[in-house]
Amino acid sequence: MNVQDHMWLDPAVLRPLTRTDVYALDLRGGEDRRSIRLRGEILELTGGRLASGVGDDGGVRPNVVLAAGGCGLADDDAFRMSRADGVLRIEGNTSLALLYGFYAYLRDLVLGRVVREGDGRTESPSHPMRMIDHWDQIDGTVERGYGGASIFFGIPGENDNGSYEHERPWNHADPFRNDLGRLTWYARLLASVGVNGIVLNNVNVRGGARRLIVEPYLDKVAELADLFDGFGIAVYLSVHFAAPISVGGLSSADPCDPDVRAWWMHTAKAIYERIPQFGGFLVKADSEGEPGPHEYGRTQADGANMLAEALRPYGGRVVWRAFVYDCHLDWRDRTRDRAVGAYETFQPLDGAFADNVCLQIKFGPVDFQTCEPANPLLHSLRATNIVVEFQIAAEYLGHQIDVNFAPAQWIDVMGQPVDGGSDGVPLSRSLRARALDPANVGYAGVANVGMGAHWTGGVFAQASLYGFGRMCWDAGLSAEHIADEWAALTFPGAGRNAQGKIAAILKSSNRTYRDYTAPLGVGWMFAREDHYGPSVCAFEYDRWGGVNRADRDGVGVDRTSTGSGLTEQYPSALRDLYADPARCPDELLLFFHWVPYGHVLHGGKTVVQHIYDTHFAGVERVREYVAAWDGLRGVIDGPRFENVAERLRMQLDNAVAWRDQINTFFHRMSGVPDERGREIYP
Ligand code: GCV
Repeated sequence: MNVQDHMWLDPAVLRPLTRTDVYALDLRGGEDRRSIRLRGEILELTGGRLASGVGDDGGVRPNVVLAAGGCGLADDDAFRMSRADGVLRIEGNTSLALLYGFYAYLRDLVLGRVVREGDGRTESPSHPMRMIDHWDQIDGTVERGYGGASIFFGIPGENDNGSYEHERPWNHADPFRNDLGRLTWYARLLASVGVNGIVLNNVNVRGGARRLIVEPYLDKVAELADLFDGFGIAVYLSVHFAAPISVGGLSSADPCDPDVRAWWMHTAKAIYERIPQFGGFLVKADSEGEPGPHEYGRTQADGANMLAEALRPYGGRVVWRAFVYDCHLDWRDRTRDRAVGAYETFQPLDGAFADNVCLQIKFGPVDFQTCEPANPLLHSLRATNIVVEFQIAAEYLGHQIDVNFAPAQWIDVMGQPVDGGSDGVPLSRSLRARALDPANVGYAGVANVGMGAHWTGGVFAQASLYGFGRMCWDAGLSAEHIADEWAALTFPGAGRNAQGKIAAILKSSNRTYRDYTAPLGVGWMFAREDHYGPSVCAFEYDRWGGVNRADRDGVGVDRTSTGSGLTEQYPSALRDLYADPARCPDELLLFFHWVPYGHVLHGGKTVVQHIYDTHFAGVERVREYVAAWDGLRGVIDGPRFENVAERLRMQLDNAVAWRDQINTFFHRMSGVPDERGREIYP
C-alpha cells in the first residue's frame, strides 16, 4: 500500500493504546456499509478485538460498546460518549455516528483525554455539509496542487510531481489511477475529522473530464463512490455547464431550452441508476472563461435550478459557485474592481435558488488572499443555502513550502457577527438559520493533497487539512486548540515540549506569512503565473484587477463609495467601520483605502514604517522557526524532520526575497527612510 505517512491517525501509535480493548457493536438497524467499515476500522487501526456481542465474550466483557439506534439525538451524525461501570459507551442514531464517535475515542486516547466514570459528552457537527473539493484533472495534474500528482487520476510513474499544466493530451483509455489502498487511507483520514463530501475533479472541467458524468467512466466513479460511502463521504463531480454541447452533441446549453433540460434529466437518471448515493454536481459557470447561463441571457439561478431539477428526484445537490466576476478589468478605471462581482450578481437572486442548490461562496470577496474581510454575501443573503469555500491548498499562502496554518485566518473571518455588530451570531453559526434547507449548508475546502510521500508537500501543511475538518465539525474550536491537537496527534512520540514548539510555530505562521508578504491587506504582489514569491507590480496594470495603486505619495485600493464601492455592500455597522480610514482595522486598511505613507495606524506607526517593520520581523520569525526546528533534530523521525527542515530553508529564502523587494519598492516610492536605519537596498 502506497502510504508512508498516516498523518494524524497512525496505527503504530494507536495499537499500543488499544491493545487490551474489546469492542462490541450493538446495531438496532442491522448491518450496513458504514457498520461493516467500522468493524474494519477497529481491526485496521487498533490492537484490540471485536466481540461477537455486547455481553461477555469468551469470559471477557467488552470495554467499548458502540450502539446505533434509538438514542434520540437530533442529528444523525451526532454521537454521545459516556462511561458507566467501566464501560465506554458510544451511541448515535446511525452507524456513521458511531464511526465518528470511534475516531473521536482514538483521538481522545492519543491526546490523553479520558471520559471518566459517570461523565460523558455529546458531539454534534456544526455544519451538515463538510466538503473537500479536488482540483484534480484527468491527466494526473492538480490545478494549484503542491502535494504531488493527483491521487484519483493519472498513470503511476507519469507526471508524479503533478505539476499543473493547462491541458495535457490524454491518450489512455482509463484516466483513473486506481490506487484504492491510498484512497482508502485518504477516506479514513477525512472521515476521522468529519468530512462527508468530496468532489473528485477540478471545477475547470477540461477536455475528457467533461465525460466523467457518462459511461464508460461512471463505472469507475461508482467504484470510488462505494469506497467513500463506507466512510460516510458522498462523491460529487464538477460538471461543465456546456456539457449538453460538448458531451451530448446538442447545439445549445441554454438552461431554458427543453432539449437541454431533458439531456440533464437523462444524464442525472443514468448517474443515479449506477450510483444511488451520488452527492451531486459542483459548477463553475460564467467564471474565468467557463461557460454559463449568462451566455444565453439567463440568470445564475436559471442555470443552477435547471440542474437542481434534474438531481431532485434522487436527493442530489447542485453546488453552484459564486466566483463570478469581471476578469477583463481596465486598471485605469478606479471604480471597477473584481471584489464587488459576487455580491452584484448573487444578492439580487437571494431566495431565487431551489432548495437543493447550495451557493458556494469564497470566504473573502477577492480570492483566498492573505488578508481579506468576509465576503459581503456571507452577511447579506437571507434565503439561500450557503457553502463557504476555503482553499486548503496554499496557492496564495506559500505553496505548502512556507508554513502557514490557514485555519487561523478562516476561523477569524468566520467569527465575525453576521450583522457586523458586536453581539450578533458569528457567520460560522449563522448558515442554517438563513438557509432554504438547513441540511444544505456548510463549508468546502479546496484539497491540498497529492501522491507525494507526505500527502501535502510540506508536513506542516497537513495541519491545515486537519484544521479544516475540525472547524467544520466544531465551529467553537479555536485555531490554537486545533494547532495543539494536530501537533500532539502528528508527533505523539516527540513529547510535550517538542509538541509545544511545533504548535507555537503553527500558531504564529499565518501572521508571519502575512507580515513578509501582504502589508495591511494590500495583497497581489506575488509572481504572475504560479503565485509564489514576490513580484510587486505583476498585477498592477492587468486585466485581473489585483492592484496596490502605490505611487510616490501613498498606497492602497479605494474600495469605498469614492472608489469601487465594496464597502457599500456590507451591513451598516461594517460599512461604517470599513469606509472610515480612521476606524478601519489596520490589517484591512490598504484593502479598503488609499492612504498617504505618513498615515498613522492605530498602533501609532506610520504606514510605511509598519511595512518596513513587519517585513523585517517576518524574516526574523522565520529564522526562529528554523532554529526551533533544528532543536528537534533527533526528536522527530528522519523523513519528516528533513521534509520540514528543507522547506523552512526555502521559506527563509522566500521571506528574505519578499522583505527586500517590498521594502525596496516602498522605499523607492516614498523616499522615506527606515527610522531604525536597517538595510534597505537602494
Ligand atoms: C480552479 C483562482 C485560481 C484558479 C482557480 C480559480 C477558481 O483564480 O488561480 O486556478 O481555478 O481561482 O477558484 O475557480
